[in-house]
Amino acid sequence: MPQLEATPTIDYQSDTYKDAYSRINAIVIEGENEAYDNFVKLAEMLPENKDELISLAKMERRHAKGFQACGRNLEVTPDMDFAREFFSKLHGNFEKAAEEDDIVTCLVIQALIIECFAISAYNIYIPVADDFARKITEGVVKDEYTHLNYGEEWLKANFDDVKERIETANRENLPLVWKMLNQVENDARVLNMEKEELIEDFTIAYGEALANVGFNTRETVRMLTHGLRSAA
Ligand code: PL3
Ligand code: FE2
Ligand code: FE2
Repeated sequence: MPQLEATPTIDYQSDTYKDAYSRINAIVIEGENEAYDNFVKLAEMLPENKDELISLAKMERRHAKGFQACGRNLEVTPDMDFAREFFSKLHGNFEKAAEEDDIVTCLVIQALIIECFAISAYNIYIPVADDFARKITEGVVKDEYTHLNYGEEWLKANFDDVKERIETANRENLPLVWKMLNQVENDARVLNMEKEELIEDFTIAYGEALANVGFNTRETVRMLTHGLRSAA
């Protein structure tokens, strides 16, 4: 029987690793900062859930601080301009939906798509992270399930009224995520994270989320593959 493959040791101090980390770390910090803003915005849009949404927002601020510490620990300066550009389209779509008071689209973007993106990325990162970052990321990922759950519950409770709106939001936003995965592929590989694994984990997490909200298997699969081809 073949021996279990030993995990190759990763040189967290190499220039190659630190260069890739300057972008990935920035993406995560920017993602957490925008998640904070997005939950504050959602708290304004859903005054009946204000306290809960503000407490979710505060978790995002802690996450951003945690990941900033991960960068400092490796003596990496995050490339925040790169990260703002990375999120700009998705961010623009959230802002536009918020202006139109479109709660459903805002929840799909933040609580389903972005949270599933974060959950899959963090779960793949944990086994290959340095010790400091692993502990931080393990704490963060637990919170992200709470954020995802908030979105699932709200959309499920209103499913009949919002089903079509969710499908539209999916069509407009999921292709952006597949493109973002392509953009981060090379840097993620330097961190020992494979794009195929990211896609697999994201697909599982987001598919489960759509099923929890109320979509059947055929609808879920159709929604998941939307934009996958054009991004490949
Ligand atoms: C919501 O709470 C947070 C949103 C963050 C989104 C992060 C997406 C990350 C994609 C980049 C893949 C590499 C991840 C590395 C992990 C440190
Ligand atoms: Fe977060
Ligand atoms: Fe979150």
